[in-house]
Amino acid sequence: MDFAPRIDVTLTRRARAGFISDLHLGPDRPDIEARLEHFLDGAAGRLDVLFILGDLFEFWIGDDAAELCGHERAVQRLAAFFRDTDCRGYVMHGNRDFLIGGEFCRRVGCELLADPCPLIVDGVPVLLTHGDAYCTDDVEHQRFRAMVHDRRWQAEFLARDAETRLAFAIDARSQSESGKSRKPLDIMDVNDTAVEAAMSAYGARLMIHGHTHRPAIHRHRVDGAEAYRVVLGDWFAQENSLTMADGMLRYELGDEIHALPVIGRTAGRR
Ligand code: LP5
Ligand code: MN
Repeated sequence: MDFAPRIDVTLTRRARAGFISDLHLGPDRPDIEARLEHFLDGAAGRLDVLFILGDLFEFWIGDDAAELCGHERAVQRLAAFFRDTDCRGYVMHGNRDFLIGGEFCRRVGCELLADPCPLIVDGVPVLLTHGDAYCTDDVEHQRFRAMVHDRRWQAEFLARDAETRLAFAIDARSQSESGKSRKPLDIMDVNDTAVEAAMSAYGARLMIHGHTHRPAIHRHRVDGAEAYRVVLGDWFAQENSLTMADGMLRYELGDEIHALPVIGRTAGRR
């Protein structure tokens, strides 16, 4: 990585923020690209800031290979959105697109976030993360994650030609799929202790993450206090987004709309 990610973001409670993750955009899924188009059309003028919390793409093998991997249209659409609106954009790496780099951010007009990244809303920290770092029971995944986050590994991988990188990515995807079919479901979820330790370390009582494709709102206890973990869903069958404004999170899950105070204690249903 040739540039440093942001280590935190500060917003006022009035800022209108959107959170999305796990679109898994790729040339085989024009339906997801159409959902993104629809989402961005609706977000124009309605969001002051958009957080993309990882796995925007099915995979990303380097900023120079967007065309080869069929990502060019999506990149251009996102770039047009951030150019033509007042919405600020932040993108976090996922376990599929951890090679998103400076050139992507420059083209799209967004900033890269560290994982995890505290979002400070009127002084209150909300912990943003892709989520796979907290799947600590999935030892194989943590080994893979440590390998591909190593700067030397990344430099060596990016030095290969794009076709070779694409072949590696396709192979890694098929190994991942066959590995997942053998793993028990619970190890492919976040570990509660790891999540609570991270929230405690950042003084956060709210975490927002994706990765697991299990959209939900979970309750935790962190340092004796009530805490919440909001899980974003994928976009395979429908759009999935969370919004925050006036100190409240609003999350549509199935046919229920949940409202959760960012600065406060209890969750309620509308
Ligand atoms: O992504 P998903 O949801 O299917 O599963 C994840 C974890 N898998 C991964 C691996 C990625 O899917 C691989 C694609 C990334 C491509 C990026 C660019 C190119 C990199 C090239 C790498 C050499 O993150 C999966 C979790 C699951 O979430 C649930 O949390 O269980 O974790 C694994 O499956 C871990 C495996 O051990 C990963 C095995 C990948 C093999 C890598 C090395 C071989 C490379 C090819 C050699 C010819
Ligand atoms: Mn993921």
